[in-house]
This record gives sequence, C-alpha cells and structure tokens, in this order.
Amino acid sequence: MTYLSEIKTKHITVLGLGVTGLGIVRFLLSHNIAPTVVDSRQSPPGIDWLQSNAPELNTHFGDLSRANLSTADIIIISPGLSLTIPAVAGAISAGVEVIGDIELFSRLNDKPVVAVTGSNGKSTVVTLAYDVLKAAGYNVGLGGNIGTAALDLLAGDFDVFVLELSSFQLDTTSSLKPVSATVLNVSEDHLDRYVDYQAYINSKQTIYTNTALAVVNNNDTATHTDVNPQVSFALSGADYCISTLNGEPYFTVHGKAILPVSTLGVVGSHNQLNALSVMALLKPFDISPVQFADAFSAFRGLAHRCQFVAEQSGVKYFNDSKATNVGATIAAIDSLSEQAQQLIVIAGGDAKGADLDALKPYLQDKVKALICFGKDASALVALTEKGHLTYSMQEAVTLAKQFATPGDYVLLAPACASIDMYSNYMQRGEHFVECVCSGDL
Ligand code: UMA
Ligand code: ADP
Repeated sequence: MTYLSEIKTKHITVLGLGVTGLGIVRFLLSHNIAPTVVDSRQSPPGIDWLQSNAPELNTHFGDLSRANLSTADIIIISPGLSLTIPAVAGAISAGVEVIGDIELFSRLNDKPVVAVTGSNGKSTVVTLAYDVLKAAGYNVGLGGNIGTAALDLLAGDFDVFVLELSSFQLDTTSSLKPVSATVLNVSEDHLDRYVDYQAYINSKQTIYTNTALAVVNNNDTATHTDVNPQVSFALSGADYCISTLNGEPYFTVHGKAILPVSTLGVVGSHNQLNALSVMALLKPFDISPVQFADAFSAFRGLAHRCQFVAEQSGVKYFNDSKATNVGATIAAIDSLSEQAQQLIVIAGGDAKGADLDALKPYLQDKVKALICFGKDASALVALTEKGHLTYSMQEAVTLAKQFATPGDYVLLAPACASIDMYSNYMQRGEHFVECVCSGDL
C-alpha cells in the first residue's frame, strides 16, 4: 500500500461523520493516520464513536465556513455533501484535493471489483450478485451505497468486492477499475443535487470509465456507452435476455438457454432484468448454471422492495417504501398490476424536484385510487382524478382499506424520499406495516 505511506505525511480532513466518515476515520486510524474530522452538524451520527475511540482527534462540528477546509492537503468528503457547497468549492479553488471514500478505496485495492449504479435496482442486483458469487465459493465483500462503508471492507480477506455506487459517490471517484460495471437504468432522481437531468446521467456514466467490461441495458439509451468490450441485457433482443424453449421462458446468454426464469425466487419483470444484469456482470467469473440456479432460487428479495406484508379480507398489501423515485414506482405498478384485480397506490413524501408526469399513464390504466400524503402530496394528487389527499400514513391506509375489495392490492410505492416525515425509507415502510396490521383500523 504505497499510497498510504504517501498520505501519511499529508494533512487529511475527513468531511462528514456518518456511515462513510466513520469508515474513513476507522481506516485511517488503523494505519496510524490522524485526520481532522469535520461535519456541518453540531452532533453528527458518529460523534459518540469518535468521543469513545479517538477523543484526541481535531474536530470541527457546525458551520463549514469556519472549518478552515482550505488548509487541508486532502479532503475525503462524504457522499451526502455536494462539491458545490461554498466552503468545499472554496477549498477546491485553493488547490485542495477533494476525493470520496470510493476513490481512496480504489487507490488502495488490488482485488476485482464488480460495480453497480443506476436509478433503481442497485441494492437488489448487488445482493443477488453477492449471493451468486458466494454460491460459487468466492469470499465476497459487499458494500458502498447499500450501507457498509467500502473502507470498512478493505481489511477483510476478500477475493472480490461487489460495490453499489450512487452518483454522489461516483462524482468523487476517478481511479475505480472494475472488472465489470453497469448503469442498470436511469430515471429522474436527485435533481436537488444536479443542475439538470443530463448532469445526473453524466455522473452515472462515469462508472464505465476504466471498466474491463461494460454491461448496458439495451432498452435504456442513458445506460449506453462507447466503452468496449460490452454486453447488453434486456427482456428480449439482447446478449443476456429471456427466450422460450419448449414453451418455457429461460434466461438466455448469446442465444443459449441457461436456466428457467421460474428458478428466480422473486417476481416481476424488473427482477428478471435484475437477474439478467447479474449474469452479465459476473461474465468474468467462472459461474456454472447450477451455481446461478442455487442463488437465484434461494433469493427472496430485500425488505421494503415490493415486499408482501399481509392479506386481509382478500386484499393483499405490499410495502415498496424503497420506491423513492418515479421510475421505481412505475416498476412496482407495472409488476403488481399483472396479478392484482385493481391497485390502490399510496404515495408521497419529498419528490426531490422530479417531474412526476411520467406516472400519469400508469395511474390511468392500472390504478383504482392514488392516496397521497407528505410534502409533495398535492402535486401527486393533481396527476389524476383518482387522487386523494390525506395527512398521514394512518389516514392513507385507512382510506385504502375502505376502497379495497377482494382481489385488489394495496401498494405503498411513494415515488418520493421519506425525509419530510421519517428518518429513512425503512422507518416509513415499518410504519406502513404497523398501520396495515394494527387492529384498530
Ligand atoms: N450531512 C450534513 N453535514 C455533513 C455531512 C452530512 O448535513 O457534514 C447530511 C447529508 O446532507 C445527508 C446526511 O447527512 O443528508 C447523510 O450524509 P452522509 O454523507 O453522512 O451519509 P452516510 O451516513 O455516510 O451514508 C452514505 C450514503 N448516504 C448518502 O449518500 C446520502 C448511504 O446511502 C450509504 O449507505 C453510506 O454512505 C455508505 O456508503 C444512503 C442513501 O440514501 C442509503 N443514498 C442515496 C440513495 O440511495 O438515493 C444516494
Ligand atoms: P436501489 O438500490 O437502486 O434504490 P433497490 O434494489 O433498493 O434499488 O430497489 C429500489 C426500488 O426500485 C424498489 O422500489 C424496487 O421495487 C424497484 N426496482 C428494483 N429493481 C428495479 C429495476 N430493474 N427497474 C426499476 N425499478 C426497480
């Protein structure tokens, strides 16, 4: 690790003390590097850990303009902070090198990395890829935006890393050299952080820069690249696609049927696409059809993603609280409406500046009622005459129960972030489950 000896002489500031910041601080301390730790919050999430484990470090919590960021040699910034924040932009103009944790990881790591970005499906795809690699006997490190700071993985004895990368993480990364990389899909998200949609697409595209294999979604031009070699996935007409053999649909690679789609333990065409992308991403590894089948059949999906909650009086309830943007809500409506008599959708929260109009045709054709609450509820209600405004999850679920008749599905798929009313999407999903299952309703 020669880069480590190089930075031992530098003044390093870790900016942000959440999951990422703590991962960076722990890593640096384990190599006897003592950074300055800065966070704009007076009491950042990692403060207790820091006070117990490294009280000797220089810290600044609060207003970033008073943090002397320009005096650092290197700032390692957390993804929740934009490079355009004046104090950060000022440091960059003053010549300070600003990198993210994935960049530091990439400068130090010499093991193969499978890298995944996209607006939707990232966590599902990296988890399934992890499961397949495990089934094939690899010792796998899974991290990044899915929740484990990448630097927390570096000390482990892994053969390969599977990293979920957000556009925020990609914006501060230039040395990543994945063995395979994909932009799964792109739809509007995070427009509160990017000047426009194209800037968000450009950010996602940087995952391909140094990859040995680009994996593109044939049906989404925003995922396409000139980088070669590349393979494509799509439900039909791609290198990795679905074809029918003796009347049964098969996951198919370059025209050769590999394993039945029915092997996959999760439903919905979006999950079939996710499985195809996993097969494509793992092309550089020696994975047999049996190993794919073992992992695919055991996969039950992740919590808060189109998760079945309960059946009451012939009505099924699904929690897709992780549908934090329009694209994910469309995928959920599309997938569940294949089975439901009619769908009642609960949506709302913080739309992060997104244009919600893309939902309109799906609400028209497939949805009996759209029940909304939260910051951008009015904008959602205005999309359809089937819209109803409420003021809480409890009220929304009560109304959904009134509308639902046997055979209907009630789906929480907010198309928005949860931060206007909840700590995170998990808390929102759990509240939905509580409201659905509570006896008083
Ligand atoms: N913050 C401040 N001041 C600071 C630092 C952060 O106000 O000085 C705020 C940020 O604006 C943000 C929040 O604190 O609202 C968290 O930011 P952070 O950078 O400290 O976040 P971490 O705890 O390090 O978690 C990050 C990812 N979060 C974000 O990018 C916002 C986590 O993804 C990721 O799991 C973790 O690193 C490990 O890699 C979460 C996420 O919401 C799940 N990601 C977005 C998404 O998926 O849409 C991109
Ligand atoms: P991410 O990590 O990108 O947020 P997740 O796997 O957590 O992705 O899924 C987020 C949301 O997107 C969920 O609501 C899920 O149902 C939906 N989803 C999963 N895969 C896809 C896909 N391929 N296309 C569109 N939506 C998807």
